Amino acid sequence: MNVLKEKFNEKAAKQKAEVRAMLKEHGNTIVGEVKLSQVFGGARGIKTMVYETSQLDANEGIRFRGYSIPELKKLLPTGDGNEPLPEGLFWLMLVGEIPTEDEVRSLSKEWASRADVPDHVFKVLDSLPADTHPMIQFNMAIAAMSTDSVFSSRYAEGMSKSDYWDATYEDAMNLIARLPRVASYIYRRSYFDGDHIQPDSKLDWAANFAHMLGYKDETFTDLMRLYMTIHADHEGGNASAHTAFLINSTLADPYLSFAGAMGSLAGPLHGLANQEVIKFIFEMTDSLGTRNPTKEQVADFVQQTLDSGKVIPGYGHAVLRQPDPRFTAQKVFAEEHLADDEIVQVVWKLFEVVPPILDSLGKVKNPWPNVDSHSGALLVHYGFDQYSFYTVLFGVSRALGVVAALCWARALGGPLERPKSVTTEWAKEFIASKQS
Ligand code: CMX
Repeated sequence: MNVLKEKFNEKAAKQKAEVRAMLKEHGNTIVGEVKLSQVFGGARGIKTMVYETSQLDANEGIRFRGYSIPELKKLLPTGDGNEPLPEGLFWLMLVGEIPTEDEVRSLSKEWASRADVPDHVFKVLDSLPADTHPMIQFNMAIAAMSTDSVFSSRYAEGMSKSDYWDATYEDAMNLIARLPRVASYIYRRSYFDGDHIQPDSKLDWAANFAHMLGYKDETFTDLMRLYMTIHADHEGGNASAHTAFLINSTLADPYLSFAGAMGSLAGPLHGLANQEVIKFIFEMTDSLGTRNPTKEQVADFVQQTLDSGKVIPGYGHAVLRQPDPRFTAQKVFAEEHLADDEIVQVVWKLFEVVPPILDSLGKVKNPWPNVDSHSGALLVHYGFDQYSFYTVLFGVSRALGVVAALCWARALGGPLERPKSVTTEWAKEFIASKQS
């Protein structure tokens, strides 16, 4: 067993015993109450699952195993570049320790050695029209890899419950290793007539991804490292992570679980917002006939968008109540590398203009930008303007957190998820019974 797997096994076994003892003594402790508005309101804030890899605070934003993004930028190994390597974040999320440079390099090598994608996955992709939305292609390719699932085949052979974590770990590592190849295959077939670029196994995971997408600029490679790190996880309640967690709780394999997660990510209220933001910006600059609009012009366009009954993409959040630190990390990158870029300038003008307008509506709980409001402008700067692909980038990164969390769920013997639903009729009767 290699170092990471062994560490995970040791930590998970210890934690499983701790959880068992904790529940034996404190299982009846009340952790909150549920209001009818939450039942009807998308279950906001209701604690319903244990998800180990990260935790979200409404004001502070995401912490991965207790570390904020600025802290991780200082602490995680950077390999041959200047931004944290996603390998380091995965290590941290899985075992709760900041890895050394050597440990991270060994993980890059391990993923490179697991990166072969079964041939039929490319055949599935090639059977789809080239203009199929990349998220549909991504979802289908991931589901197609399920034929290869270690978990499913061992389960069919009668695997013991105590080995679920092991098979999940193997699928998790293979899935992460393969995703950059699958995603770049989709990118090159969708926008470059299938002119594919072979992997370079000497590169780290994100650098190899940038290479296979077709980008040679070192700063773009660093952007990919940063992008893959900051989009990786956002605790367990967000739609994509929760979907994977729910599917996997039935013991469906990690590929099917993650394919489902990508269905959630493909919605415009979640990951597709990164595509919608840049579309919105281009619609604005096209309609104004300038890429250098005034703040007043931006404000007018935002107001028109709201008046037509649409949301402002890239703004608002179900949990956050401050600017998203993932937005700030991208802004810091832009300030350092591309502050004069005209689309980046538009993003910054939106940052000044949108929050007071949303605030003035009196109903938006968080008027601040989320992760999706900045990413497109950075990509466009490097010529990556095929915005229908942006959510796939988010998805590749999201795998890191989601599959690490699935390893934990299976190691701790997590249950089949089965919350209770009610009808409106039940709610009316419940209210009546309280009033009588
Ligand atoms: N523009 C306009 N109206 C907005 C808004 C925005 N950006 N954000 C929230 N609102 C509205 C809601 O639509 C809702 O209106 P109704 O009462 O008329 O239905 C009201 O404000 C209250 O919503 P909320 O409690 O503040 O926000 P929710 O938790 O319901 O929704 C989110 C959160 C993200 C879906 C919402 O803010 C939104 O639609 N944002 C735009 C899409 C987006 O950027 N999504 C990406 C989120 C990050 C990610 O997952 O990748």
